[in-house]
Amino acid sequence: MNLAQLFALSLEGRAAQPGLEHYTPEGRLETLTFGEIDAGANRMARALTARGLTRGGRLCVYLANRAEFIHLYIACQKLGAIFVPINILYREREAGHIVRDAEPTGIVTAGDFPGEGPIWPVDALSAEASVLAAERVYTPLEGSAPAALVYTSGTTGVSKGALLTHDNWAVNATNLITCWGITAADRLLLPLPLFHVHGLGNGIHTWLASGFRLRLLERFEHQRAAAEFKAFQPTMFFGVPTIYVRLLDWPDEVARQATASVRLFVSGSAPLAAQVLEDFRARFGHTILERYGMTETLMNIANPYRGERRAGTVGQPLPGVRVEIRDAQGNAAPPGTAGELYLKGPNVFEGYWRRPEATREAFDNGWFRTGDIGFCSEDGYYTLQGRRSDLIISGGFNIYPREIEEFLLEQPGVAEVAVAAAPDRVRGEVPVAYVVGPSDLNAADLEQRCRAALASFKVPRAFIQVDQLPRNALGKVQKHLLPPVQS
Ligand code: MCA
Ligand code: AMP
Repeated sequence: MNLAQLFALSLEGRAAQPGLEHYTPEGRLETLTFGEIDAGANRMARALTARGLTRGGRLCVYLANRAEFIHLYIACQKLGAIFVPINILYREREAGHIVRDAEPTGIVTAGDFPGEGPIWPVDALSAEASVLAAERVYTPLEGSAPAALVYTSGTTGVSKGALLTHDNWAVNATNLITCWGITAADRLLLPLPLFHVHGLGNGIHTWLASGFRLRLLERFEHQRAAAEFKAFQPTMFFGVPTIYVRLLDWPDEVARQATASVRLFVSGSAPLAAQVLEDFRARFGHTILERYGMTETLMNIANPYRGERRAGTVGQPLPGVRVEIRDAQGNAAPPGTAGELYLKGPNVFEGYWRRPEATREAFDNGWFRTGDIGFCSEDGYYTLQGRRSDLIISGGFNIYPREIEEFLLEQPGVAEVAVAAAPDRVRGEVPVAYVVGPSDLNAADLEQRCRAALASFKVPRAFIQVDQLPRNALGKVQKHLLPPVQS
């Protein structure tokens, strides 16, 4: 399926209908019809072409949630170009790596870009686009054509680009639309960043494929959220567990009134504590639907819309997705037995950009190794218990300790270091650094250096000085033996 054709049902088919409510950079709430969005995307496609973007070329986009993000995304699909979103919290070290790896034709940004490359300021691009023709732009493409390159933190310390095809996104969107009963009558309130597949795949693609009304927030702001619910009256809301923990602060009457219009709350990207699901049900009268996904596979397992949403589980495989749990020997594990989840299906990505070895390692005979550990119940519900790697998820953002460890080891005085997860009530987990170094090691200085070089969510919340790191006979640090930190 060519995404431009899938989106045309809304962009061209519902041209006169309001499709998007968003805040302009000046903070004004603006409503665009699907026709206006389509015209903006067509103009943008022409402006990108004029600057040299061609089919198969990469476009890096380093923008917060705003209308131009959407124009650029649709424009790339119309041109057959590869969209490369970059987390706006990334600093030079992180963003620079993506640019060097993706070799984009352009990097669209609203302000300073923390790195070097062909910078295309979004305002200049929009001005160029505004005088160009709004007629349809279309490139015939097969469903196997690449649509986006989404970087996901690698266990090796540098992130790898997951190459997602038109078919991957289309299958994900049609699965969610079908399974969650999404129609043009819905209204989605979306506070998630569009630079990750949660916001982009589940939010933007289901919206454009089904034609409902979307209100896009620049980001989730705890203090403003109740007013947004009341004003917009959404029928659907997609969030990460941290957002649901924040919503639990609302008083009972606000919780009930502000969310009376909602028929579906979805949580994903990190484990939703069973207690949060129960507390949310008691306070809000809604049972959150928890689902599981990965950048490489988009959504794969979800609790049912109709039927039991079982707390602490991620539900059952989505249509077309095959799941196998394998024990340490690689044999299929029976129900109730834990092992690593392997996945197969039309949702699974092509491979990592220019990393054939990493791609080979990620697959076993066509089955994708998720690195997640879990088990399946007799009646087909999956429970995730942990991960093969020491990935930390904080507020739904992924952190690979190795990346922070490598940075800290470059700092003067740091002889050895281990970064591990500490539990956190709101963010789920936060990173903490255990440092072997001189007795006068300056934690405040280390924190400042991290803040300057790494995305804010990766900055360790504590720097704990230790005499040595616990290692096994092979010299590998045994993180579970590090002294625990109080949350
Ligand atoms: C967080 N911060 C941000 C943003 N989000 N800054 C700018 N724009 C953002 N969108 C920074 C803040 O500056 C702050 O930095 C820190 O993060 C926490 O912010 P705070 O206001 O205290 O917010 P919070 O109440 O803790 O909530 C954070 C959040 C955010 C809104 C839940 O973490 C978030 O948007 N998470 C969603 C991530 C996501 O979409 N993941 C999907 C990955 P400082 O620490 O310096 O104060 S895709 C995925 O995982 C798979 C495929 C899947 O299954 O979906
Ligand atoms: P990413 O690398 O951003 O694609 O994040 C994917 C990872 O997020 C998965 O491998 C899981 O470890 C985790 N994840 C996503 N959804 C859930 C969930 N509902 N429960 C637990 N972990 C999740």
